[in-house]
Amino acid sequence: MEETKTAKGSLGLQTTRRSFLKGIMGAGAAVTAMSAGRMAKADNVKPYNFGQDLGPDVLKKMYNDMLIIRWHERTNADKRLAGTYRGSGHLYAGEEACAVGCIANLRNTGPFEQLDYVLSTHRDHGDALAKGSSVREVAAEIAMKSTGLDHGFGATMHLSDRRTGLLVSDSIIGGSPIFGMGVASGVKAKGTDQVVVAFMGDGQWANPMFHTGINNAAIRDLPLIIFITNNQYLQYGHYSMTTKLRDLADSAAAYGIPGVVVDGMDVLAVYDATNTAVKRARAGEGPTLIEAKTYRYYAHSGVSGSKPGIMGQIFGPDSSAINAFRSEREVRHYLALDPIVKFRGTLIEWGVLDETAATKIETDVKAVIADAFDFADKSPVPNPQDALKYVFAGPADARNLV
Ligand SMILES: Cc1ncc(C[n+]2csc(CCOP(=O)(O)OP(=O)(O)O)c2C)c(N)n1
Ligand SMILES: [Mg+2]
Repeated sequence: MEETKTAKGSLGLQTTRRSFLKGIMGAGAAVTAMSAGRMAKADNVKPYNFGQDLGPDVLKKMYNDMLIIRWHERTNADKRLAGTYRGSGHLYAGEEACAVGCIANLRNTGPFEQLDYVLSTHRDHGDALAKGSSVREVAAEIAMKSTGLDHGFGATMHLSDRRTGLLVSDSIIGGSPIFGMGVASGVKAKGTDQVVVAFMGDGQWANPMFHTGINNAAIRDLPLIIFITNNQYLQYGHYSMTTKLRDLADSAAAYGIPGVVVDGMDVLAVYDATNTAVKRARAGEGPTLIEAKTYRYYAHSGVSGSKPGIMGQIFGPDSSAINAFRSEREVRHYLALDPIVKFRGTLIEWGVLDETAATKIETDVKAVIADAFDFADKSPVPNPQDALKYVFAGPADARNLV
């Protein structure tokens, strides 16, 4: 039966509802065909691959690693609030998909000369744990204990681990792109197929060193991935105060290399984007700039905004994660996009985990972290006489570094 309701067509003509819908559908088909045509031409754009090459064990490990990072720092924050931890730090909660999704593509075990290298920043414990550093040694280093990754002399902002290829974490904004370019130069000079990832915040984009580093990497086709963890703020200013660009990745065009924007709250999207960049770097085709859009749940540093016992969505939302420069609505918006909750849901949806298996991973992670902080608590502080022991490398050590 003919539908008799009428709707106003775009040309102002009265049409029947059925013919109106037909018109809309026809226009939709034309738009789809046009976009398909456009996509077919953009041969450097890869569709979202959903980590198709990842088996269940790797996916479960990625989920485990995200939880390790979050619970490690939740425990750090709880103990700091209780006054029972020597360490400090810049909280990373909300950004776990960036470290885990990226580093899952890298060589993180094996001889030093074959590892892929990572450089990190003042917000480094996520990168260190994703790279595979001992959770005990990270807890001990942040507490400046002699059993820590750097024997207690590096502390929270200078984590490094030769065993995993975490070369340095540098708290100077602008350091990562320069060090990354230097290390990638070393790799290229040696002629291996190693890849270097320089993690940095959006604040580093605003430093001239960023542009020097990326341009030098580009003109020499270095095996470097410039990974911007864009949590949108550099301390207390929004990144839009430092640039007219909405997407920092657009700046890659100025240096003639690919620039990719990726959802930094989606571990599989980060995995896919990095996978393409790693293949390009290993093949000697040069650097890629990846900008992962993400959010940090808490204040820039310290534990303000965090509350004992709860953290983010996976362990219960924390309504006190608001502060003067970020609105409650903004924080709640990103809490609702929690990367761990999202990935957990995906793994259950895919049948990789069920509720029981997911809960078991979460319980096991908490036990591992409790043990790590117990280890840190019981460890001795460094011996002041050792202060210069790890500062200078002998010539033989220096030769082996890169
Ligand atoms: C050269 C330099 N200037 C200023 C600082 C002080 N500072 C520490 S962290 C930070 C903001 C960094 O923002 P971003 O790079 O986006 O990293 P995020 O803290 O958001 O992870 C600043 C300005 C610094 N460490 N180094
Ligand atoms: Mg930032």
